[in-house]
Amino acid sequence: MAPNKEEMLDMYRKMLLIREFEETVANLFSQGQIPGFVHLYVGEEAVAVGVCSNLGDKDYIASTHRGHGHGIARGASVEKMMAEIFGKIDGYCKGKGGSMHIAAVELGFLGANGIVGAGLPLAAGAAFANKYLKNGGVAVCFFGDGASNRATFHEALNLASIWKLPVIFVCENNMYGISMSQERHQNINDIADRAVAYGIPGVSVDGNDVMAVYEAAAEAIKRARAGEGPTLIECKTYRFRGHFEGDACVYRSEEEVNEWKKKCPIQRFGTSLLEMNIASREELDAISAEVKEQIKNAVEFARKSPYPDVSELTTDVYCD
Ligand SMILES: Cc1ncc(C[n+]2csc(CCOP(=O)(O)OP(=O)(O)O)c2C)c(N)n1
Ligand SMILES: [Mg+2]
Repeated sequence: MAPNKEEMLDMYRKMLLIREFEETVANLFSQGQIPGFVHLYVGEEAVAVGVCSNLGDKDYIASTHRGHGHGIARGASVEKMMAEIFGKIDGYCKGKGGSMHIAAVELGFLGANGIVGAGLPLAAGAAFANKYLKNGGVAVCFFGDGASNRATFHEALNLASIWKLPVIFVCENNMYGISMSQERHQNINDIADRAVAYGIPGVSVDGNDVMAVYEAAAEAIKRARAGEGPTLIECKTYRFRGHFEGDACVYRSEEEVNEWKKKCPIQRFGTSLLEMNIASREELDAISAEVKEQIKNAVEFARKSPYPDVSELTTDVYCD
């Protein structure tokens, strides 16, 4: 079913929230205020939001090293996300996960992951659990073009197809694995073509068009919930920033980056909301102002939160 006005405005708000969150993290990181390493999702917001806007309580998502956008799209609190990235006690993992291992299992967010391609078998497992429990839930795995060359991709698609698991494999084809362009790392244009080898549907969509992503995900989720098995969705997109913060980006041209910036998923969605008379300029500006305030508060929250006490060192690390 097509989203209504309220749902569309929520999608717009979430995309802006991700953008503002990520640009704020970039700033804070450049000032040395955030420890570790960060990979940002700027430019790819339509993928996480288009997919997650279709999910319900019983559903799971598995993410990547570029996971902030997935968490926010799944409904995570930006305060607790920011505190986690700062390494503070009020973060989702009490500061022990940080950017690349942030997780909120209570939201069905199985976590960001520093291991490329590690989310695919995790999602297949979560989908198996849902099928076994017959609760109607699905699992979504986000992963990159680079990850589609890993054995985990092939093993997870094989198992999920043979067992008809309710899982949706969402490939974020941003055309690079670090500095390696897609044309140098695989001999195909459309990663969706790989679905043929597993006898499942494979669709390729414009990943900067949130409604196209939403519709492809809705169809795949409907299929999965009906017991018809997995789908591979390839979303063609682009990261506006480097692979990680600090990347000199010498492997791609400024012209290429600028061409993609013209296809900004948030600007495009904003323009179509105006053209469809779903929102006025004033409404969109008000959303933008609210989002800015929300992220300002998240940073304040993260700054005020203490670092974990030494006694926290081994809590939540091992299972009893
Ligand atoms: C198993 C494994 N191999 C290599 C790496 C190093 N590494 C980190 S990110 C990355 C590229 C991932 O590219 P892609 O899957 O396209 O995701 P993107 O960064 O473009 O979102 C690599 C090779 C890793 N973290 N894990
Ligand atoms: Mg990539």
